[in-house]
Amino acid sequence: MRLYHVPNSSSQRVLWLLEEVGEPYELTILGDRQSRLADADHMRRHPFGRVPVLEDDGVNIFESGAICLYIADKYPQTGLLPASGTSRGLAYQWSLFAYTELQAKFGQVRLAGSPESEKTARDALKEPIDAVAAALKGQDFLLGSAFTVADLLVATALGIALRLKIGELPPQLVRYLDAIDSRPAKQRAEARNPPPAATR
Ligand SMILES: N[C@@H](CCC(=O)N[C@@H](CS)C(=O)NCC(=O)O)C(=O)O
Repeated sequence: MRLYHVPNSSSQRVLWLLEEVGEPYELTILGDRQSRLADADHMRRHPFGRVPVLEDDGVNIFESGAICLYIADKYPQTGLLPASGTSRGLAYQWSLFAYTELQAKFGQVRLAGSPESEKTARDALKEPIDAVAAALKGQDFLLGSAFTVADLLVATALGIALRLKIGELPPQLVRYLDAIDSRPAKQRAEARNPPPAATR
C-alpha cells in the first residue's frame, strides 16, 4: 500500500489508521495544490488532484473515509472494523456521520457569510455533538470497549471543531478526545509530518 499524502490534511487520518494497523506501507508526500494540478500522474490518481489517495494492488482509491473503511476491512485481525452484523452497521453509521453530520456542519460554520447564518450553523451542531456524547455514555468508545475506525473518524472531525473553536464540546467529549490523542499510533502519525516551513 502507498499513501499519497500532504501533511496535516485530510490524509492525516489515513496515516493515523495505517499506524493503528501496523502493517508495512509506503508514504509519498506531495507538494502544494499547483504542483499537484500540474502532475499528470497524480491527476490520474485523483480527478481533482487532491489527497489522500491510497494505491493498493495497482488500484487508486480516493476519499479518506472510503480509504479508512477499506484498510480496516482489509486487516480484520486489528478489530478496527467489526467482522459483520449489526456492529459493522454501527461502525458504518458513525463513520458516515463523522463526515455528513459533523465535518460538513463545521464547514458551514466556517463558511457562514453573516452573524445570523453563523448562529444558525452553530445551533445546528448541537444535535450531532449531543448524539456523540449520548452514544459514549457508560462506554469508552462508540461501539463499546474497543477503539474502531468509527472513533478515528468521529474524533478527527471533532478535533477539527476544537482546533477551529467551532461549537462547544461537552467535557465528556473533551475527555474522549484527550484519551484518543494519547494513542501511540496517532502520535507516530503526527511525528511523520514535517513541521510547517515557518517553524522548521
Ligand atoms: N472528501 C475528501 C476531501 C479531500 C480534500 O479536500 N483534500 C484536500 C486536503 S485537506 C486537498 O487535497 N486539497 C487540495 C486541493 O484542493 O487541490 C476526503 O475526505 O478525502
